[in-house]
Parts: sequence; structure tokens; C-alpha cells
Amino acid sequence: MQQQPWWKTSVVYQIYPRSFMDSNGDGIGDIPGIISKLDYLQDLGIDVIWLSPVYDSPNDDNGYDIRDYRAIHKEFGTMADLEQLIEEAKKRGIRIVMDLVVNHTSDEHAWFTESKSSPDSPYRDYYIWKQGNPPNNWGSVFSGSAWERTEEDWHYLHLFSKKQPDLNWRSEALRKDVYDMMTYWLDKGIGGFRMDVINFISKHEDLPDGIVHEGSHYGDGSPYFMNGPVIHTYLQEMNEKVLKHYDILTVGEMPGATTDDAILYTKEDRHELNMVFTFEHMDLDSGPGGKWNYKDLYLPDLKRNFEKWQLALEHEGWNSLYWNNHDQPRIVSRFGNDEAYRVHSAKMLALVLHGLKGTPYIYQGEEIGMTNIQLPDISHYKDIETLNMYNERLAAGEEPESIMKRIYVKGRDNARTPMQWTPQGGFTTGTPWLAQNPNTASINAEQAVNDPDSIFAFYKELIALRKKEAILTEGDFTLLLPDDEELFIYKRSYQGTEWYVLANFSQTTRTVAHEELPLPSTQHVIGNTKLKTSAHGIELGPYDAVIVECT
Ligand code: TEU
Ligand code: CA
Repeated sequence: MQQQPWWKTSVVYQIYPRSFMDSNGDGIGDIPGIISKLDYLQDLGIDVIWLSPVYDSPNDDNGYDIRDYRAIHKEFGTMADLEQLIEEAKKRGIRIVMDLVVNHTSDEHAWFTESKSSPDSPYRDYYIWKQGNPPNNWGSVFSGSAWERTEEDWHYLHLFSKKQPDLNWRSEALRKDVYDMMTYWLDKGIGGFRMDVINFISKHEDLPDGIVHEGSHYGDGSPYFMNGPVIHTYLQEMNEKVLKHYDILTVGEMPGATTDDAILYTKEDRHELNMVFTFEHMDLDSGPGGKWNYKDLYLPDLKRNFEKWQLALEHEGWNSLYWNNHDQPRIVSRFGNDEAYRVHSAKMLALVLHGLKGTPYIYQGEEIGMTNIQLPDISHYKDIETLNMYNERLAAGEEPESIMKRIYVKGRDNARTPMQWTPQGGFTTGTPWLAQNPNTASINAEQAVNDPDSIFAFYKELIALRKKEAILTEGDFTLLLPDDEELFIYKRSYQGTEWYVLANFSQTTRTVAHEELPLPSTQHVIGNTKLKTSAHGIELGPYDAVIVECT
């Protein structure tokens, strides 16, 4: 096997610092808390931590609104704490990848206060300003207009909250400041960057109106800012000036990127990024009008989507693999079954994802099968996207109960409840900033690490397998039975070896006839069960999942 870059054989674990571990009882997770859990992560076997933002921030969007890129948010600790985290992680063979949020800053960032102070400010063109009426009809991702008016009758663009003004990447001075800041962090010894909505940084020069979809007041500007006109030039410049000088992992978060885009972003000889986060598989349970108009997943859509990404990036570029992050509902509650089959279906989902080619990402709590939460009413929720959506729909006349249902299914706070360490919670000795899920009594890390049949133990096995078996990182992908609405079956092949990954996404037992899926003699590799075969065929019980090698 030819030597692979380390990020192709790594497994990444995402930490959302606010909700991971609180060391001082103020109810907010912090860096010393993370350090205290490094042994747990080493035991799990991960290679990389992606740390959601820990920079100084007024916290309008939990740190994705940065006030100072070179300072640590007080609630999380100090720069010395962060340096200690990098060092302690390194001792355990773990690299720290930082979040890079440079599509926008906080409106409290010094660049913005300078920029806002006068049209003649040298920082004016660090942001996107227009005098008079808003230049177009774009809506913000977090509801309302994407333009905010100042007292002086100017508007600035904010694709997210109005406390997150968009940076103007056309400014060469801005780009240089960003590259210097990245260098500052890389020189501290971090392992790379996860780049927040990095495919939004190149806006169409004319800022044209977007189409107004049914049920919306605002225009959809995405065709004019996603994968925009000079995005590749910026990323190649960033690579040339910064990235290529370090041995690091880079992953771009990219809503609206197609497989064709992803090849351009990740093909090695183009010198941009290592991989991207696609949103396509996460949008399959959204109806027209976006995520809040949820619908059931149709399994063949998911299979076809994975197939598309696996094949497109098979020989050029590279995939990242994920089910969860801090913006998505919990996968076991979403595509699995968080009641009678919680443990079994969580393992099934893990196996399907970790059987693919790419770099897998695990989001905190996924490894113990944490679930969505339903809090009694909106007053318990913290997420700005959720709160803005609630207020917008309420004003439009929707009933609170109906809005709450959407939040229960799709709200981002589902992913942000405190990590469940012990039957009592174990996250904080104080009052957590967001409610602890009451099911911590039965779903917690303490239980999981001591149970050889736990979801945690299963993730450990999957991670260890990836380290050992080149077929997982190298093998080709073939989707089988594409139209089956309950079974997800695919084959990986590498140098004459064939692995079959078989999973049942349903609560019914399914038999697949030998003629339909002829498996020669099989050998068990890993599974939440052993493969059951009869004279008729193979049998997959509810949420069964298994990998077998065929010879
Ligand atoms: O998310 C980008 C993004 O598009 C999200 O708004 C996502 O689509 C949404 O949560 C799904 O409804 C990134 C960060 O991951 C997110 O936490 C930030 O709020 C956002 O950028 C702004 O920085
Ligand atoms: Ca704390």
C-alpha cells in the first residue's frame, strides 16, 4: 500500500466546547474540561480533534461570531490552557484542528467597528457596504433580511445573524490579515483547519436579486454567493501563502457544493483543500423551503447520494464522512431508532458510515448514542437559528405547538445538550447552560466504557479496523440493491479482496434470496450481529448491520 497522507487514515472527533466538559462549575464547558477527557478520547482511538470555535466572542452564535481571532473566549479558559491542550493531545498522538471562521466576524470585531466608523475608514472595504436601500432581496440563513441598516443609511451584508457581518474577500488587505492569523495558529502547532462556510467567501460582484421561493419573503441569494466566481483563486492563494507550508488537515464546510465542485476543491494537483463537508445527505429529509419543512427519509435517496459521492471522488479528491455535527439533529433519533433499538441502530449507522471511503468524523456523544431532546417550550432553547425561526413563524401566524415540532426534529440544540458522562450528568457541578437530557441516567459514557457491548465499544472496534485494513481507506465502492427501501448494501473491493457491508434500516426482518445477492463463502469482519444465512438466503433482523469478507 502506497504511503497515504495521515489525514486519509485518521478518524476525527468533533468537540463543541460549550457542551463537552465544565471544569469550574459555571455550567459552561471549557478547555481544562477537554484536557481532563483526553484519556477517554485516546481510549476511543481517534487521531484528531476538531475544536469548534474557542476564540473571544460575544456569543451571538456560540462562538461562530468571532471578536478576536487571537484570543481565547474567557469562559473557555486562556491561551495557556489552549497551548496545554495542544501539548497534552500531542502526547496522546492526537492533533488539534481549529475552526476557521472567516466568511464573517462578529460585529464587535475591531475590523468591523473601524469599518463602520466611517466610509473613509481604511477598514471600510473589509466588509460589504451599500449606501441607501439594500442592493438586493437576499434573506439571511438565520431569518430576516441579509442586510442591516446603520444610522447613517448604509447597509452591510450578513448572510447569518446581524452580529455576523460578512467579510469582503475582494480586499487584498483583508486576505493578508486572514493569512497572517492562520499562520499565527499554525505556528502554535495545530493540526489544521475546519473552514466554516468557506465556499461562501466569493460573492457575485453585482449582488443580483435571488428567486423568492414559496412561503418566503426574501430572495435566495445562494447562487450568487455559494461556490462564487473567484472562490478557487482565493483558496489557491491561501494554499500558496499558508497551507502548503504545513503538514495539516484542511476541510471546508460547503453547503451547496456538488460533487463537481468537490473535485475542484480537493483534487491534489489543484492545491486547495483536502476535503469538504457535503450537505447533500443531510438535506434528504428536508422538503421544499428548507430544513424546517422536514419529511421522512427515503432510503434509496441516501444510498444514491452516498454512491454519487463515493464514485465521484474515488480516484481524485477525497471524501469526509459524517452523520452528526453541532448543527444537525442526533443521527440515532433521525435515521435510526432511539427507542427500542437505540443501541442496535446506532451501531448500524456507525457501521454504514465507517465502511465507506473517506475520513470519518464523530461528533461528541455520537459514540454513546446520545439522542435528540424535547424541551417543554421555546424559553428553554438557546440557538439563534431556532429562536429567529420561531419568532418569524409565530409572527406569520403558525401555532407554537407546530413550530416546536419542527424544533424537536431539526433544531440545532438537539446536538448541543451537555455531553452525558455519568448517570447524574457529570458535565458540570453547576447549572448547565442548556438543559441536560434526562436520559443521561441510562445513556452515559461511564456506562458505555464499562460495557463491552456498548456503542462506544463498537466505535472503538470500527476505528481500530480502519487503522488495520487498507480496504477501508483504499477500496472501491459498489452499491448493491439500489432500489431496496430498507436495506443498504454495498461492496468494497481492494486488490482481490471483497467486503460486503450489509445494513437493515428498518424494524422488519428481511430475507435476501441467494439469487438476488449471491454471496460466496463469507467470513465475519465486524457487526452488531453475525450474518444469518439459511437455505433461502441471508437474513437481516431489525437494524442488523454486518461486514463480511467474501472469498
Ligand atoms: O454553518 C453553516 C450553515 O450553513 C449552517 O447555518 C447550517 O446550514 C445550518 O445550521 C443548518 O440549518 C456554519 C456553522 O457550522 C454554524 O454553526 C454557524 O452558525 C454558521 O456556519 C455561521 O457561522
Ligand atoms: Ca466552565
